[in-house]
Amino acid sequence: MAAPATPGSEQIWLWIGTIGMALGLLYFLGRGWGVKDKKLRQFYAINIFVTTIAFSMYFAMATGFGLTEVELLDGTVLDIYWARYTDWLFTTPLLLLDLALLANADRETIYTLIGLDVFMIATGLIGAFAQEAIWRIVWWGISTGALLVLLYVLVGTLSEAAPSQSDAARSLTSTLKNLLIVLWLAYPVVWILGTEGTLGFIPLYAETAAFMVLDLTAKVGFGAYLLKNHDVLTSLGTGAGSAQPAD
Ligand SMILES: *C/C=C(C)/C=C/C=C(C)/C=C/C1=C(C)CCCC1(C)C
Repeated sequence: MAAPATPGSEQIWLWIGTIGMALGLLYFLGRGWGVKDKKLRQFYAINIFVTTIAFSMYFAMATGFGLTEVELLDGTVLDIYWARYTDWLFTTPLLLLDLALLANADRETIYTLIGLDVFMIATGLIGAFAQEAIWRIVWWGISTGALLVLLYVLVGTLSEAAPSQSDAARSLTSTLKNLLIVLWLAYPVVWILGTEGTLGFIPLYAETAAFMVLDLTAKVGFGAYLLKNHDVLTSLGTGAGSAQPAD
């Protein structure tokens, strides 16, 4: 069924991912050092966690851990980097938390988003290990369905929050939301066209590069853009919407 495997030429992308995550982590640590504001510290903590987890999983994959061979019933053998799912299981809820806190979302909404997200990653993992192409595609469909519902809930939550946000917070939220939607929608596309989908349009080498670029942009790029806006993050919830008269 599943046997250990050694990384091939795609290893180069895993090392670049490892270095990129390390640099992102150091950047967040350096910039967050000595920050006193509670809200700001919270955002730094989240993004430091995200890059720490991603750095360790990339390092694991680059050094040959977290890769396995899955043999399908028809004899096809697929190289699957399962360590990605361990990374994503923890980092994607944290990235959603960034946006939820920015929009002052309530607890129920945060739990709903995280629940959908964990379901999405878990069903994707099942798909990655399924032994027949048809079931892999079915699980991909279920996971993608969860992603679409998640994005729908997210967009609804953020637009509901918009009127009570300051102009600066609203515009930051909307930029990050758009970035997240575009990047996150690319993951299932790479997956189904790559090794996991068995369709084989994208070989493992290119697939590993694509996930690396997506991961770096969705974690380090997204986090850096968020944390550049100290003024917005420190004034969250204070005087938001106060420019408009109360009705
Ligand atoms: C830092 C890592 C991020 C932002 C990862 C995001 C991952 C996804 C949105 C993955 C989604 C998937 C599907 C919707 C279906 C196929 C399996 C996945 C897990 C690739």
